[in-house]
Amino acid sequence: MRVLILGGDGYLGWPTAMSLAAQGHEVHVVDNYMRRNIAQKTQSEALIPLPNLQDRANIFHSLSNKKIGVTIGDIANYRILSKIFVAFQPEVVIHYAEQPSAPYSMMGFDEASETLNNNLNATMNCIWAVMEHAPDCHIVKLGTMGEYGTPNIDIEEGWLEIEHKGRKGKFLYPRAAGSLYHTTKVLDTDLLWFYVRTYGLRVTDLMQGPVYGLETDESEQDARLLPNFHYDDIFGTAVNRFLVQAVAGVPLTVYGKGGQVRGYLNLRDTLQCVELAMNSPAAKGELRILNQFTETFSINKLADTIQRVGNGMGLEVQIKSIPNPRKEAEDHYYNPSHSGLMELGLEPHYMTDDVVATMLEQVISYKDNIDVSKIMPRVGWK
Ligand code: USQ
Repeated sequence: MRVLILGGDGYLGWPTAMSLAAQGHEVHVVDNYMRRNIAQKTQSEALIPLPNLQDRANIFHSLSNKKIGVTIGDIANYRILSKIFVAFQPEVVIHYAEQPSAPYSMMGFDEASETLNNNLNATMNCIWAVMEHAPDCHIVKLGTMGEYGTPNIDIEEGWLEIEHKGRKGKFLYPRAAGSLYHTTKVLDTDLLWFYVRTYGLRVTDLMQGPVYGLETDESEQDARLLPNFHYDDIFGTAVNRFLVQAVAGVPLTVYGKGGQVRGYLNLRDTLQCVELAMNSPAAKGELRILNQFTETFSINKLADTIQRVGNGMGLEVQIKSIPNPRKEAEDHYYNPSHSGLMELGLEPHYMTDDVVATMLEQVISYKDNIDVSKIMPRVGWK
């Protein structure tokens, strides 16, 4: 298939590009380096410095003989995206091109506005480029489990049947995001739903939980092909941060009571999920929503696991609750369903002790790169 990946330089975009190209798909990636620029501006550089996107594509080509086309450009500019669509005629567009950091979106007005404008314009332009230039193209969009928040009832996969005063209807599951970033994803979903029901687009919206891990089959060949792995307070997510903290000898930063439960998945499973969604496209006029995670656990449970495994390897891992910089429930009900991707054939890589040990070993090999001043949270939800 001709696959266009928006946000191809990102933690998920780059491994997805390599994985699909390795399987023989024709892949083109676009990126505006927004994450690299914000990381530089906020002193949040990744653990492993990586070549730019074109260089990575060249390295991948020299090792695999598979080509990945690259455009460095801003898809929030419709003319740029339009030109790519006309030239490439994608059959699938995988849309990762969003500012993904909740803390960055809560820094102040400028960062909130930048996040809102980038994320909504990217989605709007993706929709219009499909409508104008490739109406049969399947949009696979990365949403987030954070769209649902932590309601006191079971979370369904995107939709909820409601009986009200004797009548029944099906609605988007109620959403209550906990950051401006997560709210932009809610708005994306509404935008997609409007265009799907009005113009018959085919869309899969993947509600993904926090992803962890460093390596995929393709990056194993050459460290320059690794994804950008963040452990800072802006782009680092809980698991990746705790792994680095364990190696650096910094007590694991549990925010508040640590009863926050999330649905996690291995980076390798993100690749599987996107591919499964791509291989069985949504129907025309369907907004298919799939909850994308493989297991749920609390922050306390995560910290305990990393501490146990780390100590078994001779690290001295401590855990320390620090005041929660976010406004979120720290002790709550959480029961999201996630059968859709399993039914499509997902074979989960769970977070076993062996998986944690392997990730710790990988981080240990980059121990000298760790800058502990990047770890403590700098952004509060004030
Ligand atoms: N947390 C800690 N200590 C830390 C970091 C995080 O206790 O050092 C807690 C947070 O308070 C939160 C939970 O861990 O309760 C998850 O936080 P996170 O930073 O791992 O993830 P989040 O900010 O929610 O966002 C990440 C990605 C985002 C994606 C989302 C999926 O950055 O792009 O959409 O995970 S989800 O969380 O399901 O919405």
